[in-house]
Amino acid sequence: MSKSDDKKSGITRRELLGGSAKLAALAGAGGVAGLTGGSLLYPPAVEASSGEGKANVGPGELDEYYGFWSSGQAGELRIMGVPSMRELMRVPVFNRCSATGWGMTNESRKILTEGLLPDTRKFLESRGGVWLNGDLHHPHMSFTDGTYDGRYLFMNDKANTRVARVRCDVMKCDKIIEIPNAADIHGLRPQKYPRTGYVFANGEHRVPLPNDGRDLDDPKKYHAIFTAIDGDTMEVAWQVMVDGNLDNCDADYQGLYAFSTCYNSEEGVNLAQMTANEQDWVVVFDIKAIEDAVKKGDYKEMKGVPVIDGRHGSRYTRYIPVSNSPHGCNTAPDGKYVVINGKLSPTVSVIDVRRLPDLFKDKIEPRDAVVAEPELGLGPLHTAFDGKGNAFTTLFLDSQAVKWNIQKAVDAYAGKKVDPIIEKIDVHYQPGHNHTSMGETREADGKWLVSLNKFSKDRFLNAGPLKPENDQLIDISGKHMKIVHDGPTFAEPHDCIIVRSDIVNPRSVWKKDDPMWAEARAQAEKDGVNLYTDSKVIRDGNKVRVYIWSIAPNYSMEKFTVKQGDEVTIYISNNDQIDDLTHGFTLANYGIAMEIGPQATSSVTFTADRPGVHWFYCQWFCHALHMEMRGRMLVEPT
Ligand code: K7E
Ligand code: CUA
Repeated sequence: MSKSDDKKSGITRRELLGGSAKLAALAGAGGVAGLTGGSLLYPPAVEASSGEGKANVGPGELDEYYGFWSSGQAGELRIMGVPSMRELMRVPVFNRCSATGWGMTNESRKILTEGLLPDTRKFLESRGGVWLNGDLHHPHMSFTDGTYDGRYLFMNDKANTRVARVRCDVMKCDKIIEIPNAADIHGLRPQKYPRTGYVFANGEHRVPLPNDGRDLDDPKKYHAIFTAIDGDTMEVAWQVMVDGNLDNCDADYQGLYAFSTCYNSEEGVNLAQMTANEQDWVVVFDIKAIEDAVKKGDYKEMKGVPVIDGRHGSRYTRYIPVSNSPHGCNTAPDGKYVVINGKLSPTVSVIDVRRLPDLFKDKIEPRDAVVAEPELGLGPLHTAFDGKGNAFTTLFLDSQAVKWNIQKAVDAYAGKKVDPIIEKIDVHYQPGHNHTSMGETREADGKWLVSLNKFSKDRFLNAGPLKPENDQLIDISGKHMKIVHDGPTFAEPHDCIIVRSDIVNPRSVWKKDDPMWAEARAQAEKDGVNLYTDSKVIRDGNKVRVYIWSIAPNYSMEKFTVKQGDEVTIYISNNDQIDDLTHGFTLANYGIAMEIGPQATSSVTFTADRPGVHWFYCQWFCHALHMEMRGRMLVEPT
């Protein structure tokens, strides 16, 4: 924080830090109700408690917003309640999950493998068939007409170049695809208008195409690829080869353009090379022109996908120079501005989308699309909006959130004597992404801001050398920003979205004809088995299919017998129709566990190569006699 900023707020960074620390202590004491006379002596804490009161969602009370949080290298999606910041659910996506059997069940393995490219599938053959890790940075909901529509959530895997979709009706992942030609998907955003439509995904790292060893240490032959995925079919619609690399992206509110930041226009392969230039750029993609190119055949087909040449000089792209190494890319809810966050530069660059038609007609220079470039502080990474013309930018190096006015920034750039900065507050510490309630939609409501801070250091009881991150909730509805909650989170919530709860309406009980277990249903039909009423063991050579259903606290079969070496498939159907009555199936010492939701079917296939008595039991607490919900698999030795 500069001296002038200190003067502006009338308070030093140190004092501000102290005040917030007291607030944290307050929250730990159970909020307002937990206040003792002693705590009331601190004026900052008392002032803060009014904001905290709004954030306090009592036992049994429901949150106003769903938060969808990424988990970075943990590979899962997390569902939070906002403003309580309670973690509501974890949805396994790129990770494997011991509780639900994600990565073990046939249903999940189908989703984890069907979208793999042939060479990856081959690579994984001797490695268990599925990836064990993922790096999920950016979860975003599908849009209709510029706002969330509650259909799907889309997310990237930077580690293994994948994009996944989660169905919002059951909050389960139903599609994962590996993106061909690209390397390591980072930035991801859905098309906002007229609907999603496309899901845009940035291949961050540059690699040779094809990347099969014929070219190695020759970076001139490396390329980065921008991908448009059809969000309905989860198939790649088209790709664009660009100059430089690709970091974050966003779409406009008109359905015409997409934007990606590039932090390596130098096309270097080490840090010194990547940061050599004064400027990098934003690539703008002309969606209609690209669609025309695909129709007309102006592309090269690579791995079954049309790849358009969008390098310098292309009709389909424009390169807008901005300061070295920009990072976040955020479209404002007014539909006019896109904020490009400087990272290494203390500025953000504001692009006016209304100037883009002229840019593509070459009537203006690329830099003419930039209409503001306010200096906000050190390390601007991401920006969120309140829908009232203000923006909130994270300052990674300053450990601050800065609130600024977009119009004032535009005016200042045009030469007027106005200061766009409204307020700065300290966050704890080193924020990456931030997000406002409904902030990436045209319905941004200006109530809450979440700052996703990479470090928590002294904010929580020390849990060892590995510290949680710290997600702070900030009330932005009043004149001043107010931190009202610290939320420790495990690795690593890069990004989140905050969605009004009326938009999201998941089911409580599965539908029996859900596509999730369509294959199990088809096999049962072939076997003449009703999944929910028949208990049967069907032998088919050395293949054995075991059909079991359950009603708390019983499996329909107390034992079944197979021979050592049999390939056994077990189908369990949960016949309970009650809210919150999930069963499990854990087969002891076979490394098998699965979740079976009410009215759902789950299945698992394995080789019964360990003879003996193996108990299976329900691992999901379902009944007073849950412990007794078990049975035996008897494996006869050969
Ligand atoms: Cu961490 Cu969105 Cu991957 Cu910025 S990204 S911080
Ligand atoms: Cu069924 Cu526990």
